[in-house]
Amino acid sequence: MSKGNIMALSVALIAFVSFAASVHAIDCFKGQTRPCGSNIGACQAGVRVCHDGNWSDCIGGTLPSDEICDNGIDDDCDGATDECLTFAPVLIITGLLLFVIMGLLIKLGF
Ligand SMILES: [Ca+2]
Ligand SMILES: [Ca+2]
Repeated sequence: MSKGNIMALSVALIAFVSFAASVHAIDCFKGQTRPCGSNIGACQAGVRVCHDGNWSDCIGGTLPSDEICDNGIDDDCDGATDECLTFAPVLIITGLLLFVIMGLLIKLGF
């Protein structure tokens, strides 16, 4: 095979591989897996499996859910447990202070 033929064959091969890759982008290869999710709070890490060159959804894990305020569990897996409770006392104390101040102002005739 001459140098010219080898060069032409190489160019054709590169063009074919580039075309094939552009037609169907491959993210992974059969049999590959990768971890997904986290182990923070109520969450459990799962695994993604390669199907036809694409990663599956996260399988076998526990995904975050809405935070339930009084169950002692970090439901939304952000590292804070029952964080919605921290806001309620602030609202209650602020409301009580406003109530007392308004009462004093009314009593003083303002
Ligand atoms: Ca949380
Ligand atoms: Ca919770």
